[in-house]
Amino acid sequence: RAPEVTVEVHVQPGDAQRALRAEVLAGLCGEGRPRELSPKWLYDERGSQLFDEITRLPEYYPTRREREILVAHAGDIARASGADTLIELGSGSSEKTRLLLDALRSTGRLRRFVPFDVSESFLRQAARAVAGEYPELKVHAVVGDFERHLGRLPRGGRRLVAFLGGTIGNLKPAERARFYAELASGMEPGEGLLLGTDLLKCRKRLFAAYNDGAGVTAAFNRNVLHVLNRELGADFEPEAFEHLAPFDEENGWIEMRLISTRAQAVKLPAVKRYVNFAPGEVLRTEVSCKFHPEQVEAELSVAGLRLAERWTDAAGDFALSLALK
Ligand code: AVJ
Repeated sequence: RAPEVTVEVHVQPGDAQRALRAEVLAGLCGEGRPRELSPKWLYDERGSQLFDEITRLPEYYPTRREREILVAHAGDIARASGADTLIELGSGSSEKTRLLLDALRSTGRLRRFVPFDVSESFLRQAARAVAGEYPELKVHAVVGDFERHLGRLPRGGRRLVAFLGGTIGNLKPAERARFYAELASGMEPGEGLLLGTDLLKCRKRLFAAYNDGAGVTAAFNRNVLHVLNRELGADFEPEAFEHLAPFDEENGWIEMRLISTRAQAVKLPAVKRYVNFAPGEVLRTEVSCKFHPEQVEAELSVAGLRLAERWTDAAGDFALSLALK
């Protein structure tokens, strides 16, 4: 029989354009320093390809470490969650999804998979692929933004929400608190969050992971300027910006910067503005927070999510935390 797939859409194509223009006016043209853009604009088709390449770089350990944890503990996670529904925020097409789905299926409880992502085309493709491989599964895809549409997640059953890859690190502390609170407010007692977080470690390794020798992360970072050129008719010269991603000790995050190599004025026709960059001026394109395991536990507990279990890889580089409402 045909696999059962439904797709629920909360993001319209025009929404992204409008949001980008608003962000460019506030973060790029506004008074705030450093100038800043949210990391979500890094992921157009080319950016997603480059990120995929990053996950295979020798210096970039998080993806491999998280996979290692899932290979070792997916069964423990499935049992401890008791879930019949897996909700996956972001992604939904990865090998990690399969590891979780297989483990949940082995408990005999799995009924439903809810992949959640901002990209409708990507999500439809991922949903269809999973439905084909797991014919007994109800696949209910939701197109949405995890900072706006958590309230739209389908209810019912016993749900496990997986937020993997360390993407939570893209949110600053106040944004994280809001995210946890909103997620928790929609959860029933016994439902869970499986959260992937990158951990604090030797600064050299952190730096290398975001400043790789092959320059893939630099290309990924500069690609956001191509996005602005295409989407807003801007005239950024990506070669006139250098990539640097230092670790900020005070905030405990890696931040990706594009640094203007000279004085330049960039035209932004879609918002009818120019933006001036001084030599050495910084445009921040991403923060990626690194955590103490206890810090993750404390932040979750503020939102009413109690840590049930935590797993790390053998090197202690990355953690998966299971928290229950
Ligand atoms: C996808 C947000 C987890 O922060 O490590 C990789 C993105 N940026 N290299 C991360 C990223 C630069 C990645 N996350």
